[in-house]
Amino acid sequence: MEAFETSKSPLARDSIEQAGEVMETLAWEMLRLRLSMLVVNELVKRRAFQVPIHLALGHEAVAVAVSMAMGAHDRLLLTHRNIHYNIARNADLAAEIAEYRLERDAPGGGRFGAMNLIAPENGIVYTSSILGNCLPVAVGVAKGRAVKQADAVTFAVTGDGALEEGAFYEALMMATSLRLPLIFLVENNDWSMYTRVAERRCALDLQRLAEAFAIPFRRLSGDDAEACLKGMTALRADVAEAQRPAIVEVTLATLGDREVTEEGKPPRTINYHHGGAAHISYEAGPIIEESERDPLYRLSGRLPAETWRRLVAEARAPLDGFLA
Ligand SMILES: Cc1ncc(C[n+]2csc(CCOP(=O)(O)OP(=O)(O)O)c2C)c(N)n1
Ligand SMILES: [Mg+2]
Repeated sequence: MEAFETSKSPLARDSIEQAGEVMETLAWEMLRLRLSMLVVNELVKRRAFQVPIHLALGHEAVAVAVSMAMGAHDRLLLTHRNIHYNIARNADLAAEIAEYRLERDAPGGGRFGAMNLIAPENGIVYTSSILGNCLPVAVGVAKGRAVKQADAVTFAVTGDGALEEGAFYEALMMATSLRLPLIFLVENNDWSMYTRVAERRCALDLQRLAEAFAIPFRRLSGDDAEACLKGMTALRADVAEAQRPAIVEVTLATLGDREVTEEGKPPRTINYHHGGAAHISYEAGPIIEESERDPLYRLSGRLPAETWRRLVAEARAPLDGFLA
């Protein structure tokens, strides 16, 4: 018996699965995740938690794509910004909130808080707030799966800032040398806390890095849920088949930033890094921006208006109570 077998699908809506309507399933999962994070945002604004929470509004497409692409024996390792994967893999928002509240009867006993939250029963075996730290650990996890001959792919998520850690390159070298089915997933939001890539380091062409290691590279646009699902599913199949790693770079925007104008200075953007996003609300959701930066906005245009309205209402119904 596998220690952490994810026998049940994380998808909460059996009827849609049975009907095989992938677009509706995708929209439902995207809405559930977006609205759940908007609930958490309201609670953060009310100072409900003692631990810092890094919201991932705008990161929904990649998290849902990974969750839907994962096989029953796959593993997922995360970083400080992990809420989107944890909620995508767990339909029980009350349990997530209980962990954030450090409650003893929460699934992890309230020991993990937000930045180190794991959910082994959902395949999330390790999460670290230390940048780059999950990458070498993922190599060990993938090697362990290979030794056990599990039909498994390991996913390790990191940010554009964590690429500045040596651990990224060491893990890449080791995983390639050992021919491990490990997907290095880089969420590139252009920011590391309050600096943009161009302000802090040289440009890094991950495609050329992958070429140097002779492993596949794929770039996905985090605002396109459908493309993320197709791309991630294909990449997982390829990595499982070829038994070697791959790099996927997902370009996306972390919503929650804001423009400020001070007298005598040009307007500037203040990046959202963690905590409550003051100008974003559950009530006004699920769409945050009517722009291509918002994957929910893009997705809403791909479904009939009536279907979208129905799914929004259905996704809201079980969540309203959290803010009563
Ligand atoms: C080794 C290490 N150095 C510094 C930090 C402080 N730190 C926390 S988050 C962060 C920015 C990370 O940027 P990125 O990896 O791009 O993730 P994002 O927050 O943009 O999702 C930094 C520098 C840390 N947690 N660990
Ligand atoms: Mg970043």
